[in-house]
Amino acid sequence: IILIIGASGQIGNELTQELRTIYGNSNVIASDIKEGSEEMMSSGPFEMMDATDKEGILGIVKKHNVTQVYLLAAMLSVTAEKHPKKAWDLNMNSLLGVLDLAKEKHIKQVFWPSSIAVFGSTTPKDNTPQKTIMEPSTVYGISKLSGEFWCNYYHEKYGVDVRSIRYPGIISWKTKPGGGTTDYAIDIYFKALKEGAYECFLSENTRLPMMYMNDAVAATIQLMQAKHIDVKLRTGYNLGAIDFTPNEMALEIKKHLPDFKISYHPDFRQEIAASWPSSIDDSAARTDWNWQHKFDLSAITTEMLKNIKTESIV
Ligand code: VAH
Repeated sequence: IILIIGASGQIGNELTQELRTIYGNSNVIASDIKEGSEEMMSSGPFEMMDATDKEGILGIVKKHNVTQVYLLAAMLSVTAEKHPKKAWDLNMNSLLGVLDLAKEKHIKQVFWPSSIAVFGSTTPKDNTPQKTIMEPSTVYGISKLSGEFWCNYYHEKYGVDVRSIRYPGIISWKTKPGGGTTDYAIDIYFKALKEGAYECFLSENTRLPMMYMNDAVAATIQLMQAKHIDVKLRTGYNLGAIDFTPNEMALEIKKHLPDFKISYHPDFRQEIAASWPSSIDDSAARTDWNWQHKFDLSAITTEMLKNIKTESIV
């Protein structure tokens, strides 16, 4: 039985749907502090839950005989800068609570998302290696770096089977993301269709590593299904897929919407984006558990514009 904590979020919503398709609706318990999409709420069991309430989580684990936990609840980079202490509390105490449940043998396996935000402005920017300088300058990045090494500690010291991925920016249309620096790459499609124009909060040449949600969900499940022996890293696996700038994205959108206009008004989020890598070396994931992305910028743009159009019409 699988428990998703943070199932109403951008990744949680789609991961819940995919896991239910694979394992059966009743075998995947969704939980969050607030209800999620109609599709997610109606397709299987849901429990209201505070991700920092370890006893509450244990109660749900026992009630449903949970064996695997995907802990996706977190405060992302932009929101975390506005509420540093709350972000640290949510991002860290939720992880330490779930790691303890695994150490106490209440659950068998844990997935915890890290991020390319663990890298900072002193990290080599291009094709950032799996092992390199990591001096994050955001609360979110600090919490993800610390969390990765807690995961590694619990694995080394207590044999906990916890697995983690350093996600790049993730692009999706089903659930609006909450407070990420890379959210421009989602907003741009909605605004292009609705208003024919987009005011970008990053500068036009800000190159960032990104991936499509379908690839992110597939990679997550692939890592969790990998043989123990193949999971050679118990910090977070670099995952890159593709990388692009807002300008390159606008050019791709113009192939579908020739009159689309973009303007650039960098704000405080530019500083966060500028501290992150431009592209990622994810060869460790490709070697250890056959990671392979499917969606490039052209495919993502076609998918996003098609789905947003039909969704908004419905
Ligand atoms: C954010 N979407 O922007 C997240 C992610 C690498 C970016 O961690 O904060």
